[in-house]
Amino acid sequence: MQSQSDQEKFYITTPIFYPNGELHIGHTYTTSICDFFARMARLAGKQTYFLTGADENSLKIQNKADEVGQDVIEYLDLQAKNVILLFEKLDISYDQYIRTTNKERHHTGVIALWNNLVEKGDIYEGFYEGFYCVGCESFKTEKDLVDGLCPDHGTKPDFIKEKNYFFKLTKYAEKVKESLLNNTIKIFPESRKNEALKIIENDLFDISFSRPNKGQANVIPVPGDQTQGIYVWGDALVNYISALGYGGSEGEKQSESLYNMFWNNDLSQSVHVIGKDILKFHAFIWPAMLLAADIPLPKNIIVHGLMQSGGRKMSKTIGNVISPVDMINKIGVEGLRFYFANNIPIFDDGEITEDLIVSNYNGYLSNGLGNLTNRLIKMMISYDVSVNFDSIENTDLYKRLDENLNKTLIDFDINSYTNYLWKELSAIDADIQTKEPFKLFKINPDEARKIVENLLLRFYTIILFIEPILPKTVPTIIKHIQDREMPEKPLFPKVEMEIN
Ligand code: ME8
Repeated sequence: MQSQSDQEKFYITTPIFYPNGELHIGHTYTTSICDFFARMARLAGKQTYFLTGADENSLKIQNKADEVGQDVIEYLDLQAKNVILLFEKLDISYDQYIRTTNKERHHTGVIALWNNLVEKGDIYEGFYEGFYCVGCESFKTEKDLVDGLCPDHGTKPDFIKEKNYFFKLTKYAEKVKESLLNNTIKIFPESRKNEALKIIENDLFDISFSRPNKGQANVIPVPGDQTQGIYVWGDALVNYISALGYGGSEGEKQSESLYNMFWNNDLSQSVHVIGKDILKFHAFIWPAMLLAADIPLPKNIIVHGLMQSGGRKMSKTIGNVISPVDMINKIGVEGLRFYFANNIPIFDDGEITEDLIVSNYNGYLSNGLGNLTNRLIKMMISYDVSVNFDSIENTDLYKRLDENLNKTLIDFDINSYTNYLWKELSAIDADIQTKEPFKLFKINPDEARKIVENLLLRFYTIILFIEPILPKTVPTIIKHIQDREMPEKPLFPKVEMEIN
């Protein structure tokens, strides 16, 4: 038996999202992708830890709480509750939901890292004069703006002049570049690695790492200087290790082993999943902070595209925002999860419209997996076919699918993974058509049973590998097969397309 210490480790994280509104379909996409990989890693026998959470120490959250007239901490508690409910609905199998207002766990980690940077001589006092976009929570130069506006938010950034502490980012630029070039940090896809290298070349200046502390409840004061608060990104990025116990307070010591198991361990695969909008922070600033503090680097960064609707960026003004809850009400959680895995190109900008989601759901799930399940279980019962699934792991098909699973945990191409499985399902459909066990049964029942038994074995094997994508439906199908019972109602009821 494998002991815990030699079991391969897999650590996966989502960005921690700003809870200044309801999470939209883009946030649920990133989180679902992480969930697919976390479940796949568990299926592959890896010891897995899946982290998600909320980026709460941000100015725009204070602004939002003021706008709705609520105390910021009360506001954040309510938001966290709502997000956790949404993640439960989506079957997100996370191990920890980190909140950056958590003093024992997160603040201590951030302060430990800050002190580490100070000891290395990498934090110095300076004066910042320039732009700041609260929407991005990011300092901007003239060349980042389009017609004087932030291209992402369409707003005029604030012009600020203030005392700040700076982090010596430039000191680590060459080392970060090297770690990208020699794949110490692997960036997926390759084109984003080139983009990251360009960012490093173009943004070669030290970064302001604190802002004046106006005494908000959601800010971490700079150690030794309460007049300054740690810059939200300098705080937020640390969540990936503070959640594992890095720099933890006494009460948090028990979780230090998580840090040694999943981060400070050459044999652990650490994976950050992010959207392309926050590449600079993850591929430049975060590695520089870690290098400065002598902390191991993340091993993989998956950079996905941003979803558009009707060929345009989703925006409330255009009126093309898709709500995950509306979609779940229409096609169910599994319908949405399947669309993410199958139809949104992971390394590109994807298109999401209600029509596309519904037509894919009807095609692949309702007519595809749903119908096939019914046909096979029906034949199993009517022809009295018995199947022994005990030695399924020795079949060629199982080995092939297992290989595909392990390959995907290296190249992270979830679209090809899903495609591969649905091709195998289609092959079963095609075999039913050509071998016609329903006709054969009338003349040679034994032969027909053998065919159905083989089809069922293949089907059962395939759905074991579909479980990471459809974690509710697969156990239901398995139960129906084992109990030899037809589903009472369709697994994926057909959804009518709305005619506009
Ligand atoms: O940036 N399509 O939080 P955030 C796909 N708090 N994914 C999308 C998307 C879209 N249209 N829009 C957003 C932050 N996302 C920081 C992160 S991490 C230490 C701190 C997803 O709430 C995508 O993953 O603005 C993107 O990177 C993230 O949401 C930004 O979330």
